[in-house]
Amino acid sequence: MSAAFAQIRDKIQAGQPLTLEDGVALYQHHNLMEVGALANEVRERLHGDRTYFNRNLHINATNVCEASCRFCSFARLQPGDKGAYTMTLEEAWGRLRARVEAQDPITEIHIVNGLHPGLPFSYYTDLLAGLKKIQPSIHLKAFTAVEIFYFAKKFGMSIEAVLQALRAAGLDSLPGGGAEIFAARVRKKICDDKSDADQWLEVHRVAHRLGMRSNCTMLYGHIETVEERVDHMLRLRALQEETGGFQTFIPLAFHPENNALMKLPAPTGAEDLRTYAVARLLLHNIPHVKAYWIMLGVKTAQTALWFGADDLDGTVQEERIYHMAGAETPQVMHPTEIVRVIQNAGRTPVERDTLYNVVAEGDALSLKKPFRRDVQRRGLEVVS
Ligand code: V47
Repeated sequence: MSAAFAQIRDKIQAGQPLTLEDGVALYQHHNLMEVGALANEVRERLHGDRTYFNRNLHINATNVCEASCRFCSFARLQPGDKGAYTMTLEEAWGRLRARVEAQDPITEIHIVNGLHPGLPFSYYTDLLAGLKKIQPSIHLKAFTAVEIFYFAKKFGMSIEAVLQALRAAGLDSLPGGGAEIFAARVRKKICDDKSDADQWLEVHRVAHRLGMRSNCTMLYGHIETVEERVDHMLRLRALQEETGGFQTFIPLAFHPENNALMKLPAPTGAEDLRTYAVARLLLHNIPHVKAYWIMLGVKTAQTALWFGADDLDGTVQEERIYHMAGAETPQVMHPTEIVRVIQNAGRTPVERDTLYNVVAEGDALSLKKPFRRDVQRRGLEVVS
């Protein structure tokens, strides 16, 4: 074990925050398993074996987007472009209605859209209000900080006024997308026509001040350096020190298909696991680290549960952003399967709601109603 690593281990064991140099040293430390084991110590100190998931649905209501992020495979510039779509409100509401009618309940809808130049603000407020009308208990985690900032500029409102109006319509919390890498050098090259780091952080600051919770992300494995990754995480940690409003950090591995950066190789499994571990060690004040199975792949996500992650996200259903960028994961995972994946990794599954209140654990997790197609795939009998 190197002297630098031993020093970091001592700091972690004494509960001291790590520095930028420590973060870089963790990326450079040759023994991945040592970094992982240290992250696992922190993960188990915070959560034991508990591993969270929820029942959720993703709605990407439009992929029309004024911004041209070079890593994005989902966006289309104009409404008439090949593959461009915008859901009618009825279509978007219908997604939830179908779940309610199928008695396949969810607790959260995750909504992320393109920056559509032609939609009125009422499209977004009506979208939220209509969903709440169908299922008043649903938690709406909607619109990245980039979208909120865009609304403020486009509709001539303050960030606070946008958040208050969306909240009055049913918004409950913000997802963590749009953060990418905060370093100006990188943003200039991959996403120079949307909100910058300070604007992204300011939206979350205001949301936290209004009492809302949010998540945060980092898009890694493209043109950024290790120092820029660590700097990104430390900026999130500094805002968390100020507000305490972040719940979960989600490292997002770059997917290189069908976008302007497609010549770059995707990050390897070792890079993924190391990034999870470094995140858990640097972000001592953010309670959860999520291994988003759609993006990581189920097998790496399962392994990440031993490298600092304590959450797998949820059932998801019909994710588009990663599938258009080459993800080979299924578009939905039944809770029965999520529980199996977690238990098989030697962890304890806990169904949560968006705010990490426990929905079911232990015997209450017995899942009586698998999807019919899930059952057919396994050659089991349908139990009604
Ligand atoms: O902001 C886009 C990223 C994000 C690609 O808050 C890409 O619980 C990799 O933020 N390769 C959207 N990444 C997804 C997101 C998210 C996902 C799950 C849970 C939560 C949460 C948030 O996906 C975007 C961008 O950073 N992204 N294209 C790509 N080709």
